[in-house]
Amino acid sequence: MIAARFNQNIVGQLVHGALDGFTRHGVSRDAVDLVWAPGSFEISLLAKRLAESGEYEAIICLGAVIRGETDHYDYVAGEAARGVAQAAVATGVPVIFGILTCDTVEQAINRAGGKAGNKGFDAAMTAIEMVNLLKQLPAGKKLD
Ligand code: INI
Repeated sequence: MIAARFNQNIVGQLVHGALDGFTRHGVSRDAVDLVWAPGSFEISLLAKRLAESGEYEAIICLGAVIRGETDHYDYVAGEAARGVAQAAVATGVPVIFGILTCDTVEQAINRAGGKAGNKGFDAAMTAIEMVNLLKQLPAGKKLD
């Protein structure tokens, strides 16, 4: 699991949600490592590194990108999404996009254990589903 320190109050709730999801579905706490990234922009490089290590069945990426007054949001959110998808496709390891992209802090709070559920919990469910799904599919082959 990779979590961004930026907006840590919100991301901390996503981390709790993800760990709760894993525990409820039989994944022991010992089986989960947590790495903190400075911000969501840095998550994809760490995700690629961890996925390449061969030590993890899935990587969950948790962060909260909240729109400010400038277009910085668009770059951080866009690159985070692109990098997470690329890390998964490049390595064949499920890399789950649990990074909130919200217009307001209220929207983010609602999705981090508030009215709209906990997207960290949802990310854990997606990771489990993808790991099980990939086990049922034929192994990928490299085409020359
Ligand atoms: N990082 C976030 O995770 N969320 C944000 O909302 C955010 N904003 O708004 O700036 C943010 N910025 C930091 C960024 O992820 C990088 O750490 C920084 O740009 C250094 O590369």
